[in-house]
Amino acid sequence: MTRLREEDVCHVGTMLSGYDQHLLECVGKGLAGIAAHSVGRSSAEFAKTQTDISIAVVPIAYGQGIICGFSQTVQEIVKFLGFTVFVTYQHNIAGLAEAVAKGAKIVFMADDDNFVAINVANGKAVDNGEATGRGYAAALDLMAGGLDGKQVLIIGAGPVGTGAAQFLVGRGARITAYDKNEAKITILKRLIRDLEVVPCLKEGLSKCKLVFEATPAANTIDTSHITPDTMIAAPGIPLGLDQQGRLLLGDRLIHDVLEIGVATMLFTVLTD
Ligand code: 2YG
Repeated sequence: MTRLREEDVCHVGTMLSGYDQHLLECVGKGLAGIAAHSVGRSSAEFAKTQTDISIAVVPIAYGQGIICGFSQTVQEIVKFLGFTVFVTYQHNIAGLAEAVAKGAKIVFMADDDNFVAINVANGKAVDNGEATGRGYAAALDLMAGGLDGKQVLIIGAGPVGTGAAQFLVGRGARITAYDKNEAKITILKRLIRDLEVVPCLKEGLSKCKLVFEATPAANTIDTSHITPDTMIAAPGIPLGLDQQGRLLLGDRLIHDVLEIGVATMLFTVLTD
């Protein structure tokens, strides 16, 4: 799992409006619409909850410590979605106690290994990996105009790729998967009945025009495999494409470092 750096997150908040507009052009819905789609709802259904709940982000200093700007960026994404949100003054357990004492219904916190959102009112919890996978799969579904009967290549069978696979299958997609780690493919096979596995990326990319890239590697997708029909949802950090690949894809590429994942986490724990 990739650890974000300050430079990865420091501009996210100032670019949210532009990114929301970009998503609207790419998939026909903005950040809220994609997150709502990932839980089978419309963004209007969340509008009424915006006013009556408070959300907290708790900085966690354990392990490798705090990432400067991380909590503030989560706060900005949640605020952009129309919710009341604060970052606790205190860190760690004291911060969690502060959040609850101040009446927060949802708490976001991340240590070196887990990034979760917890609904303290009903105990519902969600992990960023699964939520990011599902949110990006929802974006791909919208970008492709539906996935029923369509072939999707998933590169990377970790928590993000697995979260995506379950949503994609639910939308009628046929999944082809590639991961250099056989054990991860074995686990995914247990989840996805008729999963097709390819021995190499080249074969997968030549067969599938809808691609989901969820690896921590750069340049996993060679530009030579990009055609006018190719659409890529790429939550993997760093982006698995070079600059030429980005330019070739234009509005047929979805990639960010936190936005879709955080929005999907929020709407997931708000959904009964
Ligand atoms: O509270 C803090 O500032 C730090 N304890 C946050 C540490 C986050 C570490 N995890 C990551 O950087 C990523 N796995 C977060 C999710 C990336 C997008 N999928």
